[in-house]
Amino acid sequence: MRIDVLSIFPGYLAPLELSLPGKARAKGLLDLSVHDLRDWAVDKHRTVDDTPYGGGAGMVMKPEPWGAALDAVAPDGAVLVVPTPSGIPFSQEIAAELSTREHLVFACGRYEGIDQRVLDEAAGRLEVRELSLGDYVLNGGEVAALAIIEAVVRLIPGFMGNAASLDEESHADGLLEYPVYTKPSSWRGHDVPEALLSGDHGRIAAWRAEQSERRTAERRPDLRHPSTLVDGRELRLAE
Ligand code: 6GU
Repeated sequence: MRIDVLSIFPGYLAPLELSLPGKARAKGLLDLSVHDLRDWAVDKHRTVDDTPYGGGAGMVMKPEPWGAALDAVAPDGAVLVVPTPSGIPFSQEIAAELSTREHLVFACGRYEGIDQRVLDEAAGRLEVRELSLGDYVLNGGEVAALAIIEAVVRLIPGFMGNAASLDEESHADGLLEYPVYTKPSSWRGHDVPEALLSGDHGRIAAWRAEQSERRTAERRPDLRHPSTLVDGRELRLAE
């Protein structure tokens, strides 16, 4: 996989040299470059933003530097990922889908946003995915890009040593993960649940399934009972 990241704060992306993306690069599974958007600005002050048409607070990123940058780093057929709080919620399912793609380009904007025409024009030759990490606002797309890249890169075929650990983890099955324990069996007056010490694999699996259900019901009832609006009406999906 190839990943290019465009940002006016390329230093924010330094952690990509470490940890999982770093390992994937070392293994030759990932070719990653970070670019300074200002390299495609045209005036002597390397301006990348301007005031919004229609008025309002904050600044909007100008289209010209983005157009030139995308022409340079995003060939036809690449996927353009735009982290934005107004995007579609990012999920494990989207991470899995992106992990199968040959070339991802991340456009990190400040949160007031990039001139919409940049994305509209890019959509003529790229698959554009506007993605949000959740219902809160970050100052820019960089931290979101780091999170999305880490979630995607660890799913690249051949990256993780143990494929089973991918299937067993939180969200792979729409449930939260059960609590985990290691030695010692008693610590500061807290004991490991008896079922896990039993050696009975059926009992252990049943205990874990029950804990996953309980956690999901308490913390994420939306995952157990997904609902969606169709024609303005709530539609209850199959359990
Ligand atoms: Cl993807 N970007 C920004 N700027 N803020 C966010 C976000 C993304 N997801 C949640 N908040």
